[in-house]
Amino acid sequence: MTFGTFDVLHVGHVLILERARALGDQLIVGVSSDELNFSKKGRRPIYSQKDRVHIISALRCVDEVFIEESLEKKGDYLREHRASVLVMGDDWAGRFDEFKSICEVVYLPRTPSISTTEIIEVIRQAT
Ligand code: C2G
Repeated sequence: MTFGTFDVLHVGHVLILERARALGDQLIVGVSSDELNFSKKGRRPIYSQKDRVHIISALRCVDEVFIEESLEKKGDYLREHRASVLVMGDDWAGRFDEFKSICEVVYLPRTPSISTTEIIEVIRQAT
């Protein structure tokens, strides 16, 4: 299982999903709700949660998608879905170690030089 906003999907997102899928036989993705994203990042995502769920569900490496409503519910989500591995990018390194009692927790290196924030900035400057 993995979690994220996946706003303005880019290759860094696809690569982490593909690498997560390779660690198991099914990949379940918790997509942050618009409200959760606002509370984490102080801005609304460019793409609505409905569209972000649609896009992530369409990827070949993804088996199931649900909306992540709250960071505090992560343990419940892992238990409900009987996750065997929690995979996150290493920008979250150490932050989810408390779930090691529920499942394996793996932090994968982020793809360098690409982020939604940077893409938004490039588009903003071009307009
Ligand atoms: N990512 C990556 N390489 C990048 C950018 C992102 O590997 N260049 C990874 C992040 O590390 C994360 C996933 O892609 O594991 C999704 O990134 P975001 O959409 O930025 O996710 P975030 O808002 O950090 O949400 O409960 C945790 C949160 O929901 C994570």
